[in-house]
Amino acid sequence: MPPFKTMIPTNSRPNEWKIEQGLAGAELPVIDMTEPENKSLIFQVFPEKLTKDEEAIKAVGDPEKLFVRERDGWIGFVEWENHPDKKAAAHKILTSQTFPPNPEFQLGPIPPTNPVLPGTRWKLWHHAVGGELTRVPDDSWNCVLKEKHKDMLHLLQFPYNGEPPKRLVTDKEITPNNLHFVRNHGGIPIIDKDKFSFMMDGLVARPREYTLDDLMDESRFPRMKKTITIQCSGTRRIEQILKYPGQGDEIPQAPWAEGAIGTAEYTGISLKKVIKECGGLIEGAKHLEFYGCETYFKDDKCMNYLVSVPWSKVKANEVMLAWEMNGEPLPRIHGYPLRIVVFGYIGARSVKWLYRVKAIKLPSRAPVQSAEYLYFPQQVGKHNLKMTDGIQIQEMPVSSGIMFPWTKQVIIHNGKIRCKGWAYSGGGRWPERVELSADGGFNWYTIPLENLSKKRRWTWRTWSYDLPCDVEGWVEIVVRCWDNAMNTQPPEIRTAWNWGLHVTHSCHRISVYSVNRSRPKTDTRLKEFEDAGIPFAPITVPLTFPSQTWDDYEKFWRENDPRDAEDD
Ligand SMILES: Nc1nc2c(c(=O)[nH]1)N[C@H]1C(S)=C(S)[C@@H](COP(=O)(O)O)O[C@H]1N2
Ligand SMILES: [Mo]
Repeated sequence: MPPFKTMIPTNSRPNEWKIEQGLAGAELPVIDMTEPENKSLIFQVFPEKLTKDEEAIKAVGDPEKLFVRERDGWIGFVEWENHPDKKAAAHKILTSQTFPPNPEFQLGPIPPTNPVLPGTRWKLWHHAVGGELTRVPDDSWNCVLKEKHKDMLHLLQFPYNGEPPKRLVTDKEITPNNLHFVRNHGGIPIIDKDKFSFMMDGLVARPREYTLDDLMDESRFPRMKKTITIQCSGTRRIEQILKYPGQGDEIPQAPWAEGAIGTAEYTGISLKKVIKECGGLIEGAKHLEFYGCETYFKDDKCMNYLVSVPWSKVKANEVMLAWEMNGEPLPRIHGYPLRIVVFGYIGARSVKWLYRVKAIKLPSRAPVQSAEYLYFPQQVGKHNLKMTDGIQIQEMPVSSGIMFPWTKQVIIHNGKIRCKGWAYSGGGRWPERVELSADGGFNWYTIPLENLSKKRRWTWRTWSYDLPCDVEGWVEIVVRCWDNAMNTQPPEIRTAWNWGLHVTHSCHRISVYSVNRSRPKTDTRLKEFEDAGIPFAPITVPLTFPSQTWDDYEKFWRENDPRDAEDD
């Protein structure tokens, strides 16, 4: 047989059909309709060749001296916030060369790999600045390999962002440490516990330094053990991306699914007690700024990871200095030796690798606090946004997720579909009722209380339920949670969408194909498959035996009216 002629002359691109159908959005030009004639705008082009001004970089100085390890026993730690000169030097290096662009994964296809995204730019930035940062990407990945479960889904290799696969997210009510999601904005510092201390300063009466032994001294600070759910505000972002992309202000952005949430028992002390020991706040201090010791890159600048929470939160004993997670020393990847845990706030405030707490008057002006983690109104985006348009996200709203089954799955059942998932509400509210619908959210079944895990003030509740489903064909299963303040979730992803792709709290929806074996006809057909030894899956493969005998077919038409009606 002659081969098909593939090179037929055409003015269309090879993937024109996909582009027309919105399946290759990254290649669609922006249309300018402000003039009588439509105009396609050109794309931002990245130079094919990267540039590097060696002279300028050399003039900055020796990175081994400029960016040295800040403290003995703190591998990977460079302090930036007290050193404007260092910041300027790093900025000069970063602006004296170009780096490859970020891969497009929102409007284009998401890579089918694990890690999904490599984080090439962040690796190159660390190498470009050099000094103590050179080793950080490798140290971090080695830490992932050592501390995390082999089945983790690595969304971003560096900075490391990973979540457990759906089947393991709610496998246990308390998340095992090696399966807890990880969200990093930079590398993982390797800190020697015996060389560790952190500084409590800023607007407190008596600033002072604390070692871990000081904090563990129960004669000074009462011990605290709390089971806490940490949820990233990016949880379930993928639903927004797949329907309506945006641009996460949270950089680098991970295409999180439902696994960026985890629950653990943390041991430590209340930050309030430390502030009290420092003589309390002075001069109208109202916020506490937390310093994480890894290097964060933003706009060609180097900085440490900084955020803040209001004093009112600390005063309520809802901010903890934690050194244990589920009865073990904090894993390095989760902040060893000391992290902040802020109950009921987005994960971003629970700073890992803490080296300083500073009492300040206004919320932190650091970018993670002021320019990122903002919840914008829907009409705000690249073309018009200002930071002040966004609400700084602190408490998470009520939310939930279906961990099983999965979208596009075919389910053979006896009238009930086994479902599993989680429900959570931020700010100290808790799931009071969880409901499932098998008809897209028209009718709801309440999950019996005995099918929900324990009720606690600061944690999720995992659940399982055999959801009644009589109908066959594609059905949409929806989950919704009511918290104790009677808040519930908006029905559609559209109502949750925002430019920063945060807080995906709309009802989680999955589409499954229902095959109800309690119906005799379905049971008979499935037996035919079994008898013939033909697998039923996938459903899109045509039936390989007759759906009906011709005798049976003729009998039908003898007993019923013909296909077409006749005039009387
Ligand atoms: N120092 C530091 N602390 C950090 C981060 C970070 O990048 N650096 N990420 C924050 C974010 S956005 C989240 S969601 C939580 C995640 O905590 P985990 O990695 O222990 O699950 O850590 C927070 N604390
Ligand atoms: Mo986060």
